[in-house]
Amino acid sequence: MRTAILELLKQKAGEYISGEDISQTMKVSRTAVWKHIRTLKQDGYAIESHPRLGYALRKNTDRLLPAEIKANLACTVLGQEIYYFNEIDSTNNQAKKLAVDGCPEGTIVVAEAQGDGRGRLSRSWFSPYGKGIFLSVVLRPPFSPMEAAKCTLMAAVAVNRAINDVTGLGCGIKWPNDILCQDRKVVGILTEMSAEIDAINHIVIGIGINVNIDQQDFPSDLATTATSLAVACGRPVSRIKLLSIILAELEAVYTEVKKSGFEPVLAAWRAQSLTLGRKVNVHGIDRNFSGEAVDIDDDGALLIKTPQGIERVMAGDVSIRPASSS
Ligand code: BT5
Repeated sequence: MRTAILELLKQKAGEYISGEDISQTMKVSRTAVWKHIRTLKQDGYAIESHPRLGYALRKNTDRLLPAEIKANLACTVLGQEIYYFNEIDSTNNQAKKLAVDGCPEGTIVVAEAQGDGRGRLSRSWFSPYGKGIFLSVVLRPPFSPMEAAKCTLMAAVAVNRAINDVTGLGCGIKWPNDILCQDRKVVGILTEMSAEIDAINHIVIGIGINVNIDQQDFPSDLATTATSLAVACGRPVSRIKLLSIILAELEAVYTEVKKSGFEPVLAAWRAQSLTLGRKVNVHGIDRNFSGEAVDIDDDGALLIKTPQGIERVMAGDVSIRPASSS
């Protein structure tokens, strides 16, 4: 009922519609209409109430409400089931629980804020209310667990395309899971998997994006390494538009991977990479070293040229050295 009333207000495009007209069209009492309008206002819709003229929708909500996501969705698999939270510990934790309970492939979890947003290796992810996208997507890919690491690269390609499409910024991907804008991190991706020896049960792809965070609102340890899309563009960015394009891009690359394998995605990743061709410091799981990032291989591992030969990095962190360093 609430969605139908909202639709009516949207159709009027900012003009007033009387409470009487809404109650007759919807076949509910004026009091019920008033209660639904009150809830819509609480959901962030700017609705003006006039004692004689009725109600007018002045501004859409900025929240990532399921009804808004659905209204913008161009997918057949992703986002068919949406779990929305005002605040949650971690969307990845919630998505993993849903996946274990058998939720359909493509289920998404979205939150306005995370109390315990996670990066890799139990690092934390700064997740302030209403200013970012904190999204987890459940996939049940038909490929072997060996291929799972490439899902991070797949997601990075999709998210980077969507961001550049919506903002016009020239963001790029830093191996393996960051999207950078003007050398600062705007996106982190955390892929988690449940698998048997030869088959994946599910994968959860967690995506955190700094959309409309003011630069001064980042905690001091991120002040010089992170930024947001709004800071980079100099204007606010619609989270709902960005989210719907991310879902469409992710569904498109996932469909392509299932049909043709990872090669096209790896090629797209190379084209969007900020790491290849650069001197890097590698902070691996068991050792640190430096060299030039020359390529990724078929497994998505980063290949580093060192005086000793080509080193293959499957996991770890890479920092890009300034262009002037030797
Ligand atoms: C990541 O880890 O970059 C993956 C982040 C994934 C977050 C999403 S949000 C939705 C879903 N639910 C979750 O709980 N997680 C996922 P990593 O490469 O380990 O980077 C973590 C490091 O990035 C931290 O140690 C900080 O230095 C830095 N960092 C933390 N928050 C940041 C932010 N908002 N913007 C930029 N950098 C940040």
